[in-house]
Amino acid sequence: MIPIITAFERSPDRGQGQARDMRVRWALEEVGQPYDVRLVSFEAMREPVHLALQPFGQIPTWEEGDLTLFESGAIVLHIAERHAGLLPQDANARARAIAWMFAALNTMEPPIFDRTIARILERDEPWYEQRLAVLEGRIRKRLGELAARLGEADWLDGEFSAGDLLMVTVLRRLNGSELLEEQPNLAAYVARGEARPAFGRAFDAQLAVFTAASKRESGSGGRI
Ligand code: GTB
Repeated sequence: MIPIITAFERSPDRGQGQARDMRVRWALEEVGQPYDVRLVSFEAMREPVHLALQPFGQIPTWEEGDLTLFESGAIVLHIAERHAGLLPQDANARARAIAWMFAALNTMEPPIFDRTIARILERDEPWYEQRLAVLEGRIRKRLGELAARLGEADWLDGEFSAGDLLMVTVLRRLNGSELLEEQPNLAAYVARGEARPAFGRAFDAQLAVFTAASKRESGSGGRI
C-alpha cells in the first residue's frame, strides 16, 4: 500500500525544504518507499476533514490503509520501524538512535524554531533585538554541547540513523547563520546529511511543488 502524506500547496519557505514534510519525504527516500502527496492549502488545513487527521490543523500527516498519523517525529519513527536503514538492529543502539530523535525534536528544535518564528513574526516589536539575543544565546549553548558530543564523528552514534535525519532537518534551519558556522563540525554534519542522495530526491520533490505553484500563479496572473 502506498502511503499518502500531506504537504503545503504553497510552502511559505519558497521551496527551501524547511517545512516538516521534508523530514518525512527524506525518511521515505532513505528506505526506498514510494509515496503519494496530497497538497493542502491553509484553508483546507482548517477543514474538519483535515482536522480529523491532524487535530492542530498542520502538515504533515500520514495515511496508510486504516492507519493515520500526525507529528513528523512519530511518522519518521513509524517509517524507521517498518523498514531497514534508519534504525540499528542492535537493541541498545536502536534505543540510543531513538533518544537522538527525541533530542532533535525536544532539545534542539524548540529554541531554533522560536528563533525562526521571532524572525518572521516579531521583527517589528520594540523588544525584538533583545529577544533574539536571548534565543540565540540558548541556541549557542545547545549547539556547543552537540558539537562537543559529535566531535569528529560523521554521525551521532555509529551509522546514519533516523536520529541524524531529524537532527539535520532541525539544524539546517540555521543554514547561512553564524550560529552554525561557529561550530564547523556541525556545519559539516549538516552538509553531509544534505549530500545524501535520498535528501536530494526529497528536496527536489518538495521544490517541484513550489515551482509548479509559482508557475500556475504567474500563468493565471497573465490571464487576468
Ligand atoms: N509538531 C508538529 C510536527 O512535527 O509534525 C508540527 C507541525 C507543524 O508545525 N507544521 C507546520 C504547519 O502546518 C508546517 S512546518 N503550520 C501551519 C499552521 O500551523 O497553521 C513549520 C514551518 C512552516 C514554515 C516554515 N518556513 O516558512 O520556513 C518552516 C517551518
